[in-house]
Amino acid sequence: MVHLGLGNFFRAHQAWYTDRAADADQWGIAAFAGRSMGIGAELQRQDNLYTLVSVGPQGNEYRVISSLAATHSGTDVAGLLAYFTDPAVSVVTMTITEAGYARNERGELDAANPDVASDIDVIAAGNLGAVRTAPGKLVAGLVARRDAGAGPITLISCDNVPDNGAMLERVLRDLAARAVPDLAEYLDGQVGFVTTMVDRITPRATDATWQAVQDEQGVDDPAAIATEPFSEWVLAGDVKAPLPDWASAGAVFVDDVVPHELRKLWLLNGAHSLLAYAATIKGHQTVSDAIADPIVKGWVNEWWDVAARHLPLDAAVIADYRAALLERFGNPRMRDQLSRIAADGSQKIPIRIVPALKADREAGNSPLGAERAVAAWTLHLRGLGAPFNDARADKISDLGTGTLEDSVRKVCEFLDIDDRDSKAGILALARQLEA
Ligand code: CS2
Repeated sequence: MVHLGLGNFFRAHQAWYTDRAADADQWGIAAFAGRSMGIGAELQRQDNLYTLVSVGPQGNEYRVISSLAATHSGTDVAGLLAYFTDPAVSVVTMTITEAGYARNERGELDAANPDVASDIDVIAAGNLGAVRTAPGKLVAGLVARRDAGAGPITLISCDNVPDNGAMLERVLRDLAARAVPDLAEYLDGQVGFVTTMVDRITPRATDATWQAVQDEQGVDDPAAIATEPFSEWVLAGDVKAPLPDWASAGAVFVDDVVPHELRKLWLLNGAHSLLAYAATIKGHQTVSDAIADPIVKGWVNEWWDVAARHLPLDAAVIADYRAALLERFGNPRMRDQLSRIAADGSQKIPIRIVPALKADREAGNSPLGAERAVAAWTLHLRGLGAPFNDARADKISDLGTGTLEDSVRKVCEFLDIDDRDSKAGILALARQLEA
C-alpha cells in the first residue's frame, strides 16, 4: 500500500493497524512525506522501524512498528508513479490535512489555486512527473495506473472531514474532468473510494518521548512518537481491491460512517478547537491543563449540549462518548499542546462548530457553547491566545483587523452565519473572553 502524508497521526494510527493486522506479513507501506523529507531521513536510517509509545494515565507501553517498508520525500513523484503502476499495490491511504485537498468554499477543486492550475496543465500535457498538489499526484498516479493496466485500486482519505471519501472523489473527478476527461471511465469502474472516521490523539513528538524510550527500552530512537491508548477506525464504502485485514486489528466496517464521523468531529474535534482558542486566552497550554479548569470544562459541556441536540445518535451513546472524552482529555501524561490543535482554524471551525451552531439557532435555541468557539476564534485571529498558523492565512488575515465588531462581522460572513442573534451572541461572548 501507499500512503501520502508521513505525519505522526499516520504512524500512530493506520501504520499501527497495519502492523497488527492478521495478514501483516503480506503488507508493507510506502509512505510519502509532505514537501520535504520530514522524519523520513531518520526512519530510513533505522530501516523504517520506529517505537510507538502508548501513554496511559499510569504508564507507558511500547511497540516497535514494522509496517512501514519505504519512506520517500513528497517531491519524489517519479517514485510515487512507479508504485501506482505496480499491480501489487492495491490501496492508497492519506493524511494530508483538511487543506491538502485544495478545495474552494463550495467544496469543489479550487482551480484558481496556482498549484492546482499548474497540475491541470501538466497532467493535460502528459507531464505527470511535474505535479505538486495531493489531488494532482493522485490523478497523475491513476492515469499512470490505467495506462499500465495495473488493475483496480482503493483510495482512503483519513482526514477529519465529513464524508471524506465523497469529498476526495469530488476533487479528483473535478481535476480529471479538466485535465484528462477520458479518465472518467477508469474512475467509474476501477477506483473505489472509502469514507472513514479516524481517531487517536497524537501530540507533537517531544524530547520527553525520546527520553522515555531511551530510559525504559534502552533504545535511541529519534523517530519515536507518543500517542494515547485509545484508538478507533470506522470505514465504509466501495472496496475495489484487497486491503490489509484491518478488522482483525480492531477497525470496524459499517454501512454508514456518517453518524460516527459527526460524533467524533463535533464532540472530540469541536471541543478541541474550542479549547485551542478559548482556553489559551486563559493561559492554558495543554488539553489536560485546560480541561482541569472548571470554567473551561463548563464551556466544553455547554458546547457538547449544543452538539448533542443535533447528532443522529442515541442519547446513551453520546453520554458514554462524552464521559470517555473527559477521561481522554484529562490524561495528564499526554501533554497535548493546544497550539498544535489551533492550526488551520479556517478549515476546522466551518465543519466542527458551525453546522450545530446553525441547526441550534434554527431550532429556536441559544447555542452559546458553539458561539463561544467562534468568538474565541475571532480573538485568535486578532492575536490572542495560541499563535496564529493557518494554511489559508492569505485569505483570512483580514478577518482579524479593525474593531472587534468589524472582526465579528467579517468572521460571521466568512462562516456564513447570518442570524442576528448569533452575531450579537458572538460579539458579546468575544467581549467577555477579551476582558
Ligand atoms: C485535533 C486532531 O489537530 C486537531 O485539530 O483536533 O488532531 C485530533 O487530535 C485527532 O483528530 C484525534 O483523533
